[in-house]
Amino acid sequence: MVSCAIQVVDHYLGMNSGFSRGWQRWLIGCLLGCTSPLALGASAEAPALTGNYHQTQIAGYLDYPWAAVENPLGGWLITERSGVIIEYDHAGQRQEIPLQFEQLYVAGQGGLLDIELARDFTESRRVYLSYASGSAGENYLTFGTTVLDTKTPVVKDIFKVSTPKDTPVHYGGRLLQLPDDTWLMTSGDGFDYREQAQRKDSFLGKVLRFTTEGKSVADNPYAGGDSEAEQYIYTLGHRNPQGLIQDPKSRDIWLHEHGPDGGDEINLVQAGQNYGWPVVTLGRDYSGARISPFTQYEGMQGPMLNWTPSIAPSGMTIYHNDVFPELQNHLLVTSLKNKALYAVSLDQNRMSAVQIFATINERLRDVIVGRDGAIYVLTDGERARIMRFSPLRPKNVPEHSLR
Ligand SMILES: [Ca+2]
Repeated sequence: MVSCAIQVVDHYLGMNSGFSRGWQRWLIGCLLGCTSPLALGASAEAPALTGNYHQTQIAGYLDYPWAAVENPLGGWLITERSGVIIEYDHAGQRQEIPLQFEQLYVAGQGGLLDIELARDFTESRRVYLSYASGSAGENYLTFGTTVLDTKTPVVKDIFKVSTPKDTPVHYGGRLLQLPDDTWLMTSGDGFDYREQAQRKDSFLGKVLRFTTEGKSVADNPYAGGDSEAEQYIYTLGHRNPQGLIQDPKSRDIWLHEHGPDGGDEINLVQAGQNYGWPVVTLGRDYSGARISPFTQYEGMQGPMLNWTPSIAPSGMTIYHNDVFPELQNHLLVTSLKNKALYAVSLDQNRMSAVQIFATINERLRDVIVGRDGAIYVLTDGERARIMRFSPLRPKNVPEHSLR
């Protein structure tokens, strides 16, 4: 199995597997982990929240997708890491939209990542994107925009995380537009640069906040500091955060991040807080070595939920809909490694995660609550798809009565 996994890595990265680099050992660890018989975590034993449901595929033949959004007029837009948007219109017609980038960097976990629609998307067809740009020797997480009104739209770089790194992993890359129109973007630690997650003069290992024009925001918590990064930092001490959402009811902002071997976290995001990485972690290095003796530290915020062993959390959303009443006020979190979807209750005193839709047995990349209240799950890999989950309704009850 080991040799097989290494071959996959070589093929995937298009390079020889030198074991000198930490991030390569890490990738191999992830690939081995996803076939581990121990992959199902303890939370899978909890009772199912959603007993009877209906599962259908609504999109297929997606090539390493990263994120999906629903068009308010009906239909879907899905990013593929090679730099393509796949669009399904309201009638299910599929269109491939290859984007033109200044310098898209597609390798490892790099490439086109997240997509958010402009608030006026139905008129403007404008989208905002995150992606890796640059080269193997120097690459950067980037925020940009384009208008999907031609066959090959040109993407304009707006804001580039200007701390260079030479690894093709740990970008973070999740976007969230706040009600005041500013943006949050998660920036990963680049794997080999984990100490920079604690440094306020580095853009790595942070949540960053900026305007739609890519300018820093005057009321950012460290905006009084000297470095350029401090003008943008919203929170620090993150490893590889790929989930970021705001609860539209409470306005709470939730983030999840990949731990090392164990120590995946859900964090409640508050401006100026330090979430500890790599000083504090409940995980270990892939070699089995301790990363830090600390599981808590003064001035650093502990996670609201910790997954050890790791599940490898990818996408996240929050459920406020009557279609699955039992999921009200739950975070929904997709897992790559455990091939599962989790519902995380937001009970004040004790957050807990339960696996839902037990027929899922694929690496998952993203989760979206549709306008119809159904739950849509984007799978991972080279022939990925979107599956729709809706309640199995009693006979003679028309579907619209569930909405
Ligand atoms: Ca942490």
